[in-house]
This record gives sequence, C-alpha cells and structure tokens, in this order.
Amino acid sequence: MRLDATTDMKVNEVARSIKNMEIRGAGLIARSAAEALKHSAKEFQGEDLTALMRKLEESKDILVGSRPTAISLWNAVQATLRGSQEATDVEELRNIVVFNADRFVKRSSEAVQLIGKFGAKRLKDDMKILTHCNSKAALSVIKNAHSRGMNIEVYATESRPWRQGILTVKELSDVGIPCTLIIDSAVRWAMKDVDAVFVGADTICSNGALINKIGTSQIAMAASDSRVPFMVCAETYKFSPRTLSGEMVEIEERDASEVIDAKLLPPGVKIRNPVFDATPPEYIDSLITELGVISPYAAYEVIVREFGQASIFEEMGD
Ligand code: RUB
Repeated sequence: MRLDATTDMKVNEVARSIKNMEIRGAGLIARSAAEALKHSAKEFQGEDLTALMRKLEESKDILVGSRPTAISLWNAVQATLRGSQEATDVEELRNIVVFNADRFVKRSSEAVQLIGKFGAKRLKDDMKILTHCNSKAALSVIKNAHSRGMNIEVYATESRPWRQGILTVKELSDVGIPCTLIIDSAVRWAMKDVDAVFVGADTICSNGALINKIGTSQIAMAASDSRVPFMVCAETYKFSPRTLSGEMVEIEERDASEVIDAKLLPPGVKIRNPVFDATPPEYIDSLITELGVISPYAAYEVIVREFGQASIFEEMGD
C-alpha cells in the first residue's frame, strides 16, 4: 500500500485501519472507504478540478490497495466516484462525490436490515444456527428473528487466527441470544445439532461461488453432508462484476506471525495464513440479498442488473 503525504490523512488512516483490521468485515470496509472519499472531496481546497480529480484517483488506489479480497471495497469506491468525469468544476465534483457516498452508505445499511428481515423468514422457533467469523449481514438475520420473539440459539466458530467469533458471541449475547463458542475444527461435531448455517460474504462470483472467511468451504461441505441448509447473506455490492470479465478473486494471505510465533516451531517449518476461501455454488442453498432470497446461480443476473453489462467492461478498460 502506498501511503502518500499529499493525500489527505483520513484516506491514509482508513486504509491503514482496513489493512490492520481495526476496520473489518466487507460491509464496514466498503462504507468506510466511501466515507473516506467523501471526506477527501469535502476537505479539498482550491478551484483546480484536475487536482481534485487526481487526488480522488490517488485516494481510490490507496483504499482499494488496503485489502485485496472483498469486492465490496472496489464496488464502494466505484459507486462513490460514478459520474465524476462529467463534473465541470470543483463544486460540482464535490457534490457528486458527497451525494454518491451518502447514498452508498445509506443503501448499504438498509440492505443489511432487509437481509435480516428476509433471512429471518427462514428461521423458526427453537432453531440452532451456526455462523462463522463475524458478519453483520448474517447476524442481522439472527437478531431479526430474535427480535420477533423466536427462541434462537447460536453456535459461533472461533475463527482463528483473529478470533472474530468472540466479537460474534459478544454482539449476540448483548441482545440476549444464547451462544456457544466452538473451535473451528468442531464444526462437523456440532452439525448434528444445527438446523441451518448462516454466513456472510466478501465476494460473490459471477458463477455463484462464495468467497468468505477461511474455513467457510469446510463448513459448507459439513452442512451438505448433514443435509443442513447453508445460507449466504450478501448485499448486492458484494457481487463481483470483475469476475464477469474473467478475473480471479485474489485470496489475501496475511503475515505468518498472526498464526503462531515462528520461534515456537522447529527451524525450517513453514507457516501459511490464507484469510479467505471459495465455496462452490453447489454447496449453497440460497443467497439472501436485499433484492430477496435467490439461487447462487442467479449471480450473473444480479451483476448485470446492478452494474450493467456494458459499463462492467468499460470500467475494466476492456
Ligand atoms: C470477515 C468475513 C465476513 C464478511 C462479511 O473477514 O469474512 O464474513 O466480510 O461480513 P475479516 P459483513 O474479519 O477478515 O474482514 O456481513 O459484516 O460485511
């Protein structure tokens, strides 16, 4: 990541916080990037339109470079800068960016609420739900069902190495939802008690595959083996137009020190720390989006509806 002293501090600060995971989860990353671009536009001094345009482009690159896997980040900056080329002066450009950023943040937050409502209709009283990592969208479903008076219990995976499962059990316990924390390797053991799995998404590919926290694909396989529905909660800005143009999703690999202190291991032992994995569409029962509950095989239609086939290839420079 390039941290540029001429780019405003807010963008650098947000990019740094995304990189070091103070800001995490694909939805929050996206909203924070939109807010950072808005701040950049608002703080710009002077009347030089080209200078503001350059500054926003630099800010976009810094933000997009902060974490590689979640398409929500890229979609958020694209949505925030949409139409900016048409601006004829600084004031107009600033207004476009502020309007777009506010709209993105509002729609994104509303989408999480709608997903909660739609998803809760798939739950019934006394169900046991398993969730992985810490997804605002997935937890929105569980909280919505609870707020409608359903008695829901949750198995939350620890999600090594960052242990986001602890955030999940705190968030759910705070609203009175009974939780059991399990280590990641206990998923298959727990599946006998589980009625449905709800997870979030970092990226939905054009073929319907899900990219989410490492271990998600093993959970999907265990769920399939036990005939437990595997549901994915994904706002439409988690769908990737880039995969439609043939790009593969880059799976982030973080520093080995997050897994274990290498000094504790015999010399020469390698450590790998992949952060996300891919779950094929055949393991996914439904995608819960703000447009409704759909099949993973409808991902292509969502991408074209949301991003427009022509504009996808224009934006990619193809
Ligand atoms: C978080 C993760 C979440 C998705 C969706 O990974 O994989 O399941 O980002 O989250 P990390 P949300 O902790 O590495 O960012 O529904 O909140 O957007």
